[in-house]
Amino acid sequence: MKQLRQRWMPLLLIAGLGLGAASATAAPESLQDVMKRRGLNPQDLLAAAKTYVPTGKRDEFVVFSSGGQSGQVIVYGIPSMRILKYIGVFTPEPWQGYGFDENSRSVLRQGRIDGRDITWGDTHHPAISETNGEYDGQFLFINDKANPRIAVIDLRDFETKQIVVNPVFKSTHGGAFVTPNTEYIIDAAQYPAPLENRKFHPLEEMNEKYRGGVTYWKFDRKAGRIDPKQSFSIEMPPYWQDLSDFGKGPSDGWSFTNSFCSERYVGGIEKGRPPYEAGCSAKDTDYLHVVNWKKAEQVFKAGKTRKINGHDVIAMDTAVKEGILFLIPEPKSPHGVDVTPDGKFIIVAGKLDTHASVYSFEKIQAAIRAGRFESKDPYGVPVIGMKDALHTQVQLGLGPLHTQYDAKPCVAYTSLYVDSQVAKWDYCAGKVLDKISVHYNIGHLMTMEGDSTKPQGRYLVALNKLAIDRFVPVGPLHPQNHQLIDISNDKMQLLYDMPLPLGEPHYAVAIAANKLKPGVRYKVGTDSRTDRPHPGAVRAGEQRIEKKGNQVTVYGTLIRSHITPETIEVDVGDEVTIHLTNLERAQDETHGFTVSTYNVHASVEPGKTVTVKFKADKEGVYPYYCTEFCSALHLEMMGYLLVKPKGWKPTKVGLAKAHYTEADYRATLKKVADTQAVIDSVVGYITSVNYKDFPDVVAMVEDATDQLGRIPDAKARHEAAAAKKDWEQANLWAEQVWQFQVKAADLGLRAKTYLEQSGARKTR
Ligand code: CUK
Ligand code: CUA
Repeated sequence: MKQLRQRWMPLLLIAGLGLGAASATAAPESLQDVMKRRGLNPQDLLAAAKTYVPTGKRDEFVVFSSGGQSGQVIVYGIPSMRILKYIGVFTPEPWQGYGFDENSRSVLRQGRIDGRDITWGDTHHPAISETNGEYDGQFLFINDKANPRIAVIDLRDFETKQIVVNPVFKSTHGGAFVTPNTEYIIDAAQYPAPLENRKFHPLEEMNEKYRGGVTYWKFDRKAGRIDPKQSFSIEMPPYWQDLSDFGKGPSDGWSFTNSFCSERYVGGIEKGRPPYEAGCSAKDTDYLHVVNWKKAEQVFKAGKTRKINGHDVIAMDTAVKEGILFLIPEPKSPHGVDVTPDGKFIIVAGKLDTHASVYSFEKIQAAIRAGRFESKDPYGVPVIGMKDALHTQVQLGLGPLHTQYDAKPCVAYTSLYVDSQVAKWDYCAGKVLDKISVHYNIGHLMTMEGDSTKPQGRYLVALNKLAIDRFVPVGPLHPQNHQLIDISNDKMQLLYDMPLPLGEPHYAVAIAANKLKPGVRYKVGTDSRTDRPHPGAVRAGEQRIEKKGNQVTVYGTLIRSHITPETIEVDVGDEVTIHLTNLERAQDETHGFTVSTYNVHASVEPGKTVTVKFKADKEGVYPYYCTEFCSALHLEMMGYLLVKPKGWKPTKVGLAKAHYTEADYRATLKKVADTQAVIDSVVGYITSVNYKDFPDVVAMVEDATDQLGRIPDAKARHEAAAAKKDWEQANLWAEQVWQFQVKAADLGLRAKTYLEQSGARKTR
């Protein structure tokens, strides 16, 4: 420190800073000083201490947030609110190569509708797979409201594996939510439309020809994919089905979907009719749809379905006849429907009602068993009386939307959109416990593992729609505001505001971080989008270029800091397919790949094989290179695509020479010897400790050994060239030896740091 000060002193003097100023700022600030300077009160400090995660420490929970209109998933940590990742789902994401390499494009292509690429999504509700009602951290699902689709993300590598298109609806909203063992993922329609594809019916036929419904997507956990053939839908009246939830515990086997605009109102202000917003909220109640999905599954398996667009649909009258579908009035223009962790109650919040309504599953069952219905709706669906199904109603405030649960029994949190508050209340006793203001207009809220049978409590996140006055202004489009709230005490405490600048997240789910066990590398040669061996994968030494007619196929590899092949020669008009395998084993040793101006990009993590494809339709010279700063020689990790014009003949043979001398060669040998000394000392350290107990270090050592193993060949070449006094060749091959050493040393030093920080112990 003193030395540094001495070295910088002349500069400080030149800059006009006297000694006095230098020593005044040199004394470290106390906590009191910082509080005073930044205007912080003790409450702020408490909040900071509750959220701050020091360097080297990790978050307790991981949040998967919908990315709203970005079509992505946002991953962040709690309590730090640090963003960890964006997962490309419905929208191309260049860093991950998502939509720019062939393998991920095949996932996006599954989301085509009517033969059209749809490269955005309006993501609403993520759901984590469950085992026995608890989050198991294996898969994540998320829906697209605008283009009715569901995506499957594998949490072993945080990659999107599948997109399925809803075959009968034109928009979906009530998904994704899972059964307690993730047999099914539910998605409900939103805006009614004819179920048959490309079928026109005028709005005047809303009551007869327009339909809503619910889809039960079958999840094949072993395959890690939705199985559309084992999935089915139930036709429902053209009420605007909204959110859904599955029963659990005593209510397992049932699902609940609410609705609004059960008026089936058709607007048309152009024709002098009052608008949708007036007509769709005229009545005091809408309908909660109660579905016996276990029975529906049997009906589907018995083949009592109608094929619509090739998909199995249980018709409304079948659903009524088989005792699958029931309705219960719910007040007024409801939004959220959330089953309690014990599965005994279903809480519905009406946007235009000040109450939350707590329905009792037991009472609903009693009414169904007794055949006690107050009426039938116009489609013949039996309607259970509200009084016969309600446990209680609690006045919470203006605009209640969504409800989440605490680890403490009977404690729920409901968002109040109009009041911009969170209400904490007791749904067993039916009373409000606490309220906290948020900024502003909260939509969903989320507690830790709050959708599961075992909510973890601790924290709550308010997903606010408006961020007015919370952040430094960035133009008329504000970021979203996720506010972290401490719910571990009787009074809620606001801890942190996080701006989210990637679309409007509707919902988010949080899981204990220690339940996630993502891998750090793939088995060499894996296509990560199919989880299968990639047919274009090669091992070191098997790299090649094949040309058949105008099809050029490159089987290449990537390893620090080298792309094989280094030159790809094609004729203009050739179709070029490049398969690239990352041969690395070391963690985080990702290489990127792009070819200038051909709009391709791949992210190739250790072990992965990725394909890029394009038509070389422009003659010329196009550098390709690695896009991740992967080693000290990353910038050299490149090659040339040469697109030759028709009928081109070589005119000049051989490359320009640089004319190295014997002295250059000797200097390079000296450099090689010095570097070897560094490597020897690092190897000495690593082998003196229990490095084999650290799989990450073992992987690095394997990679380093690979690099060192390639030295003898290069060494033989420089020695042979030197014997012939070809100093040019001798020097270049000696340089190559040094390249291998540098990469090995880089790995060795990283392994050494890792071992020192992980408390490796001496074994000799
Ligand atoms: S919805 Cu947006 S605030 Cu799609 Cu669950 Cu309620
Ligand atoms: Cu590989 Cu840069």
